[in-house]
Amino acid sequence: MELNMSTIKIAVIPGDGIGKEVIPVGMRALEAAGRKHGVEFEWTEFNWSCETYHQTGRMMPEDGIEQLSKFDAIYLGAVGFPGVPDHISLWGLLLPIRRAFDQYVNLRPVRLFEGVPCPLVGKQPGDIDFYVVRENVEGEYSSIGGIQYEGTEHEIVSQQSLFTRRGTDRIIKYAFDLAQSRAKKHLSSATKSNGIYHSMPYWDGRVAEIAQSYPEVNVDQFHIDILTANFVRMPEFFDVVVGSNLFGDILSDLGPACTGTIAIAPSANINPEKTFPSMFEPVHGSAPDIAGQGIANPLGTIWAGAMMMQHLGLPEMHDSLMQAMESVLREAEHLTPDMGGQANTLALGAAVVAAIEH
Ligand code: GGG
Repeated sequence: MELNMSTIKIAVIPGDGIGKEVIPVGMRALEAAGRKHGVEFEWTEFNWSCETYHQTGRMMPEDGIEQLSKFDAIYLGAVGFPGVPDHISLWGLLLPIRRAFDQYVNLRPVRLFEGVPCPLVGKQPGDIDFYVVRENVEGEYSSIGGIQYEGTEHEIVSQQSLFTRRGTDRIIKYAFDLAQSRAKKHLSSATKSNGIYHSMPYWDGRVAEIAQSYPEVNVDQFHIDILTANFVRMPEFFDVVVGSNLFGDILSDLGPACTGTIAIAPSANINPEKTFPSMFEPVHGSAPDIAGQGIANPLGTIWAGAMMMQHLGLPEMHDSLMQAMESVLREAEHLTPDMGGQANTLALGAAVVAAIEH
């Protein structure tokens, strides 16, 4: 994938619900940072969504992956629409993209910002600052299994997880590399090897073996149940947390909830080798309960845009977006209701753009 530094080609998939409200705000923030740093965007929008599934029976066309392969990156809002089964919403778009482009790292930072009310008593900005590294293409997110004797009292459902040596090792190594690059050099591994008989002892064994190549990194492991409790009890303990697809997904909603709002959190679906486009989205979903009200928090989407810039080798763009976000939060005059304020999506987005231009 060759990147023409001055014009970046982005595939935009706003998706459903509040995805359609936050993505345009993210685009405006990226354009503002681009004006400052001489970077232009060529946006190509795709109306692929659960709503499209309702109308056509498909979330994206048959050649959707081929179409996306021509872009430098993908900017996604959210998927999910009342009436469309949840497994369709993921398997019709999000998961095929992650898999086709081997976006095996799902990197989700968790940070407490000055200005955002924290639900955990006594925690200050700086106390919570860690990464969840989630395996993104295998594990428990699997379509292997089936149903037999359907509709009878003998109904049997099986669902199989898949942990390959290659897939397990590469995500654990990515997490170790990240931990090694950070000041605390601390890696925590999420497991459940007391209850899950095969895959989790295997995971633990791979962590232990790979740890030998990273003598500077302090490693521990927690069963997922106590790990979730510890996120709430002592979030300052964590630095980099690595987990399987399901465990990482759960932890990366809980982490930002501990910092005041899940809506601020970004999710980078990364193909580290840059052979294929990576995809950047907010952690949150389509939130049908507030869709159409114009009150969704766009900061998860803006932060995801900043991560996209970092991934594309434009750290000054990343820093401009992050500094603007931090200053708007610190002022606390344009907070959306999820952060205790009364501003709407557009007002918060405009405040970020103004801070970039300042
Ligand atoms: N922001 C994308 C979105 O709609 N996420 C909702 C969701 O359920 N994601 C599941 C996942 O990340 O695996």
